[in-house]
Amino acid sequence: MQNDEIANAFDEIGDLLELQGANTFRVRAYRNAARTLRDLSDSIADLVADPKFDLDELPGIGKDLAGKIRTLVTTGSIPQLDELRAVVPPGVAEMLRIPGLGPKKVATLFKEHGIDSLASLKKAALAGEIAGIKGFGKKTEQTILANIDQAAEAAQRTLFAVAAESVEPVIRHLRARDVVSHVEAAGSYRRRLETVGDLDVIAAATDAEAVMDALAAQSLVEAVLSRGPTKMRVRLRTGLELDLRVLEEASYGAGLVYFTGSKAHNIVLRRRGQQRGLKVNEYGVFRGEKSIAGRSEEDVYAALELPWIPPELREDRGEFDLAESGTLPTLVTTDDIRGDLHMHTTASDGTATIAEMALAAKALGRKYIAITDHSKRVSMARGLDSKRLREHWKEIDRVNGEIQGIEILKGIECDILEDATMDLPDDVLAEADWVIAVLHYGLKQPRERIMKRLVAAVRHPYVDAIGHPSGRLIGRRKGADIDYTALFKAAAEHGVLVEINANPQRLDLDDVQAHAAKKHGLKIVIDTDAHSTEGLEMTQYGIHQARRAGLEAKDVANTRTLAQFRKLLVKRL
Ligand code: DGT
Ligand code: CA
Ligand code: CA
Repeated sequence: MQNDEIANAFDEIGDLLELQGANTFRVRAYRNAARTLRDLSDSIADLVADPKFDLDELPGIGKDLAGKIRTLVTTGSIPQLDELRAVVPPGVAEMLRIPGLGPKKVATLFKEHGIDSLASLKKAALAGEIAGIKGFGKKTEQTILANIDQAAEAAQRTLFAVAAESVEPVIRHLRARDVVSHVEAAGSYRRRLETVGDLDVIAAATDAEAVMDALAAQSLVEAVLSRGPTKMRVRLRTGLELDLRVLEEASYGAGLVYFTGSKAHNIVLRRRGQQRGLKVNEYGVFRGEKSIAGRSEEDVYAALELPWIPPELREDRGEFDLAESGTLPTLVTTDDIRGDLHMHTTASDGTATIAEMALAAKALGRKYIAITDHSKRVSMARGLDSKRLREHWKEIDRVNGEIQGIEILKGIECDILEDATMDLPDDVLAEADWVIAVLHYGLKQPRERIMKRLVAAVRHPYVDAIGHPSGRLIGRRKGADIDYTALFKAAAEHGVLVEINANPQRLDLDDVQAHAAKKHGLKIVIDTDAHSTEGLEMTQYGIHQARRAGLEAKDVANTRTLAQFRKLLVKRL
């Protein structure tokens, strides 16, 4: 059993308990446990099997939760979850994805009005029946209608990081078979989209039946949904569906191009073929009956007079012009990253100490980090006031003196309050090495007020960067209504960096906005926002967005040495 399946089970218990009106501490205990488990780099199943390891040594995992983890790993289910599922239909939990519909409201809709799915909710809202329910009103009904389609779509898509845990073991399993000469994940997964609908895997082999038999035997595969001579669709135990296509080696490159997509990119490739009297399909590039390319992706692009285009750029968003003019970017990679400037410790809501975070970052090859715990407004996360922050910074200096090989900057993730002032006084922020300003509260304010706050932060004398600008949580919460052009112009004028938050649920800025930021001449900082040592490994997800945005190493501030990085912080020079 994969860590993610286990984490999902605990998140689901949290959701279902919340819908039943359970005490918030109990709900939070399950959510925290889910986060700990999801962040863990060791396999939980292995830990359960290890007689020398006590699960309740993990942060946030007590005896009770440890017992449930063991039950889940050994029996495949948790009786409590099965009971909760029996009383709360899956569609009810999906309604929580709509902004403004908390567990109380959803429980009312379900228990008193029999609304048990996004579809039945939409029907009721369209019929004007929601506005009349006590505690709802016309405004709630409009919010529901404005967000329901997005919520329905989100319910069907899976976060990239979760999909990775499903597809990577399948790829490894197939790669190890002698009958398979090449195998790779294609589709949206290979293009590194933030969410994927289904998985697509392409294999090269002469014996397609043997490859399909091997997939059917993989332990993650729950059911074979359909099977033909060279293709097969299966459902994985994680709920994701996967398309496998087996091609001959001579067609492998063409198949990989075709099934990597995007559809929009493929359409342009086909048109380029037609202009040259060529036919392009998943088996190759053909002049008449004769195949002129198909073995490798490079062949296929070359036949269309193009250099190979990285999958992350294959969206028909300008990549063909760059390819034609020989100006495709050399996309930034995780190995380019030298610093990580956003992370939490036990001083606020992290699970590790300053030293533990620093040593873990050093082990990942980072040369510098900034510790950025929460400011006081985030009281739920034990945010720091001026006094505690100054003590924390003293401790950071002390640890920095003790640990060699990595520099630790004194930072703060400071809230931009609803009235556009900063959560900490200027004289305190002046003492920081690095200030990230963020919106946490009042995300639903109208655009003018959101922009007033963001621009005030950008103009502030000691704000170095804007962190997770929109505050979105993918598939769960829409971000603030931002005028990105105005934000980027102001940031460029005041020398403020903007973040790509690498947390796979945030990815904020997203690919499109990160591209726009680059166009405005901004430098981007890719940060993990880690709340644990394992969280420091999330950099890759931010890199995916950066690559989709066409960013090179020079566009990313924290690919620099610390000395060079500091030169970008113009307010502190
Ligand atoms: P997803 O699964 O919704 O996250 O997105 P994709 O891009 O993985 O889409 P999917 O799984 O429907 O198909 C995988 C790739 O196969 C897609 O990116 C391009 C290619 N493809 C599928 N259907 C068509 C089609 O009708 N025309 C063309 N040109 N390409 C297609
Ligand atoms: Ca797909
Ligand atoms: Ca597919």
